[in-house]
Amino acid sequence: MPDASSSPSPPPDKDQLDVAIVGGGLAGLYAIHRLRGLGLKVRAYEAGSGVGGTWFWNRYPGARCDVESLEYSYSFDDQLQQDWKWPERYGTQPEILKYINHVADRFDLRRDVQLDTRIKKATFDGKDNRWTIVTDKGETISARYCVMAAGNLSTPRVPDFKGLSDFKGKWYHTGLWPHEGVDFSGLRVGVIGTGSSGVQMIPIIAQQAKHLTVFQRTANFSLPARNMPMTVEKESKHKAEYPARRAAAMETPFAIGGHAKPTRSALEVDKAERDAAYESKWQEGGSISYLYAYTDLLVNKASNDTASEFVRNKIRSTVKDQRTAELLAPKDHPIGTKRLCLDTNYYETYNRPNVSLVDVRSDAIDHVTASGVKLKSGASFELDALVFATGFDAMTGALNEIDVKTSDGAVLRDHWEGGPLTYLGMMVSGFPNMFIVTGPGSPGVKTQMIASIEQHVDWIADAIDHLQKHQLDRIEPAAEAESNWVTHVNQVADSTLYPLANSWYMGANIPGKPRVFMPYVGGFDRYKKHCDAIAAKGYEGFSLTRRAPVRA
Ligand code: N01
Repeated sequence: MPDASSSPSPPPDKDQLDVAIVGGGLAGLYAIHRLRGLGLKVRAYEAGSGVGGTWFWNRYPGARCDVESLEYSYSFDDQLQQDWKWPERYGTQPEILKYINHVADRFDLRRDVQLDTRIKKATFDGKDNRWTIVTDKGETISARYCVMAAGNLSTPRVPDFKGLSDFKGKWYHTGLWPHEGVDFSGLRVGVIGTGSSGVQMIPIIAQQAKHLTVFQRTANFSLPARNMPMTVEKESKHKAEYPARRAAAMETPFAIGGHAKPTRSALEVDKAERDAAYESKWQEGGSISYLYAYTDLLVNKASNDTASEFVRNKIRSTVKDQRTAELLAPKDHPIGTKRLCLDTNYYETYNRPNVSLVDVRSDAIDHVTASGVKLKSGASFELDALVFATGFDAMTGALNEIDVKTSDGAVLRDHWEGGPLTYLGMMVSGFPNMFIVTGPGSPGVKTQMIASIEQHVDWIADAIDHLQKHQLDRIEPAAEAESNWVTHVNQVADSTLYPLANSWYMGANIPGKPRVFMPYVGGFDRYKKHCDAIAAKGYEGFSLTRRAPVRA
């Protein structure tokens, strides 16, 4: 991997920017590239000691993307996508981080990234229409625009268990994994959490640990990834078709191409035909393919039941101990309404003699002791290491950690007290010139994330370009447009099965967080068309303010 820690030389007038970007992950880097292309002076501030965001922090064993790498990659430069070689169907974390570092070098982005810098405060002054950004080092930066590219899953959350500080072993969170790695050989390890991170790491840790105890509160649906080495044929075919494939992905709800759109309801066919279709998707691997088996799996409970039961039966036939199998078979939410996991040998891992599953739904964790974990019932588990795969304060966590205010007295945390309010997931009323990349109210987290990042950043760059060209220096959404959008996002969610799950999409994993469905689930294709139409109508729903004439 290229040396990500070399510090760039600061530009001479770095405290006066056109655009300050918060975050140096996939979104922050593309924002630098795109906005610099408009001739703007930009700088990204990144808390990590290297670029890469999610892929910089999440170094846990088994971390890899669950969207195929030929799709999960930047599309903005054809030569880049032709040149880069993905060794496997799904990139591992080190491979994706290597790719991101390559992009940072190839497009000379590092000189506009300030590493090891966390933004603590951002204040908009309505008199001169500028943001003042304060870093954790006490630096102050002035910028006309602020682009929040701080990530949706970037605020790791360790549950507030009593006694954690007494634990004599080492503990870790998947999203803050030590760079030097962790050797679990010969240790008694506990993993708390069975979302995407837990499901990926459990089979790997099981191979090392003396004993692995998995503490499961909610069983999650997981499908086989069917990872495999990239073949020359697959790569050449995909690369030859790249422009058409990328364009086709824009016309899909998940911004992922290559899957035939379903045409029938699951209830229009008989059980034998349905099961054959699910079996074929199961063998193919990947989550989109499975959810694309029929038109109505995410909107019709009876249809969804057929797809859910098929996977439950797979779990029952894979896991030998039927009590464990029943615990692993999700029954409290329809498949796909929590983020569907992809795994390699997840269910098979529970057949190992050194792995046990503990149901902490029926008997919750009470506290951590010096030597392990104790449940409410008094049952205790002796552990040498404890791993929290307990997720993130999703979608709003990173922004709420920054003290975002305006000179008019608006405070973002207060504005979002009852749940996040945005227009298009990209701007907030009362907070002019602040853009969010894939914020709450956007479809970002429900799509191939890099496609959404590119779409959002392109839209934001076009909006800034429009302002510059028309001597405008302020853009903000009208309160009514924001409230109509939030209502629409909720109505769309309510027309689906998503609200039936207690997921991080709803803030349900954070005690006390408002239960509001945050992502837009009407589809990337519809969302993109809507954003484009709004821009074409002169930024309908936004108020754009002309620059005050300069007095002699
Ligand atoms: O986190 P999660 P994650 N006691 O929130 C449990 C992306 N991602 O890091 O469901 C006991 O999904 C919690 O239980 P419950 C992807 O978008 C992508 O795994 O709240 N358990 C749950 O089981 C993903 O959705 C990739 O009842 C507790 C788990 O911890 C998102 O990141 C890989 C608990 C948290 O699951 C987050 O995934 C990894 C408690 N007090 C992540 N508190 C890929 O691309 C929480 N839990 C492959």
